[in-house]
Amino acid sequence: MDLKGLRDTARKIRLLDLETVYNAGAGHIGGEMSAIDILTTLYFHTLNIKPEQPDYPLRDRFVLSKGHTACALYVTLATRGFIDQALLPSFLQPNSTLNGHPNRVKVPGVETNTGPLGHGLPVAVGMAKAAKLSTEDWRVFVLCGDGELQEGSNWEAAMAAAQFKLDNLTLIVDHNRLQQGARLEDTNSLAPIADKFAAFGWSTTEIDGHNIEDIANALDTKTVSKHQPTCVVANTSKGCGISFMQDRVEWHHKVPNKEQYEQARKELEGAAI
Ligand SMILES: Cc1ncc(C[n+]2csc(CCOP(=O)(O)OP(=O)(O)O)c2C)c(N)n1
Ligand SMILES: [Mg+2]
Repeated sequence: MDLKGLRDTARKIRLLDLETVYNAGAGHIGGEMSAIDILTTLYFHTLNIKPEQPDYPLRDRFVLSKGHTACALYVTLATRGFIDQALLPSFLQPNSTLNGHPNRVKVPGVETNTGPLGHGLPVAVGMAKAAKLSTEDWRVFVLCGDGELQEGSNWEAAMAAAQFKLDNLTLIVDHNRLQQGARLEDTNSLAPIADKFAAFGWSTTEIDGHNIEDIANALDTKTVSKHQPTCVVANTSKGCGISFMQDRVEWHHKVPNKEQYEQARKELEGAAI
């Protein structure tokens, strides 16, 4: 898919995410809008995957460590053909497989259960180590939140990944500078994130997390350094694409009312590609 196709797909995923959260009356729309350009690039450009064979043994693995944004993952998996789009209206309904956090047993394409922050990277380190032990060349990608990096488990995993020289592991940090109910700078800013990972022995790069071309380049095998894991700090904006949500703490898990839903639709439909 070319860049225009990727941008258009990201726009469609944003619209479907908005609709799914609105219909469910719950979700984490801010962090979903901030991650959708990254998810689109992964699933429609970077990942070596087969939607018709979700457990293809040599597939690349993706771990959504910021599991509260599960809805964006479900919409991406549905758009890519892992699950039926007709399932999306069941998000958060009783007995649905589409729960508030992703479950690998219930949803094809989900690699591991997430939700408790700080677990995705440790699990991904284990996956990347498994690929090395099997001498297979599939890659592992993790997307975590910036607030999530306040969990100490991430830093233990970061040390292990460098020690094991996991150059098949790429961590993408969704650096939207907001967490639940606060700005990072008012709690624990973690700055400078890239320098911290570099000090832990990682190769690092910093990009605009809404520029599909930058995301694709940063995730390309050709830009990955040998014998080191990679950390991509993606500068994003929470609520990206919807003016009244953008960079607003309250849109972490607020749900649009009818008027707001219609305005958001209009803005996303009219966005330049
Ligand atoms: C261990 C743990 N503590 C608290 C929560 C509740 N929680 C869900 S999302 C969130 C904020 C996450 O912020 P960030 O990682 O920056 O995510 P984003 O801004 O991308 O939504 C919190 C505290 C959780 N899911 N897990
Ligand atoms: Mg954040």
